[in-house]
Amino acid sequence: MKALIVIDVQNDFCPGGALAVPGGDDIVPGINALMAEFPAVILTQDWHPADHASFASQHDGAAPMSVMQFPYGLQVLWPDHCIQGTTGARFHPDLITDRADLIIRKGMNPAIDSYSAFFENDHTTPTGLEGYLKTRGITDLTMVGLATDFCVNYSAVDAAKLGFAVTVRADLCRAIDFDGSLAAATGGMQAAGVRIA
Ligand code: VGL
Ligand code: ZN
Repeated sequence: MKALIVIDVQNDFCPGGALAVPGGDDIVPGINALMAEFPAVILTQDWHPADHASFASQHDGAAPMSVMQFPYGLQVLWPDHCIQGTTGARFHPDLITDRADLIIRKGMNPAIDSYSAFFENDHTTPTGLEGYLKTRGITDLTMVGLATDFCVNYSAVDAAKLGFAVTVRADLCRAIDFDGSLAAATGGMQAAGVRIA
């Protein structure tokens, strides 16, 4: 059984948002259309407390998009984004949400970022999505959404490591492309056995 995983199609990642991904809203009609081809649809939502440690605003003198050493590795310091309950955290208004079997939220732990829909960035704390998919007998995942080089990338690589057959529809994703991150992500996904279509 297959599922469509729609990653973080939220206002803050679309033009006009706090961490806008160029062309982030262009993919919404195509994602909506693709939902019709899948028996299961899962949406993810980046969902941070206002004092999340990944925000540059939480570190004195730190500039947004600078990089800092965290206990679990290097962490990009982002502009404040996807704060729980705000308009920026809501799904893009045109995204069809009625088809969602499950909405999974991530990034709630103030100390740990969570790009992947499966694990927080410590690579050990699970979100529960693996169990949800496996107990439903879902084996094949197609991923779309934002951003190609962060949350889509981490989710796709984790899913492949967990034994799912993973396809990323690159035409229905958009990238932040910060400091070579898109090329690195593409190589990493291919090395993990992710099919990029
Ligand atoms: C994302 C940076 C920070 C993403 C989330 O959805 O790709 N990127 N938080
Ligand atoms: Zn985030």
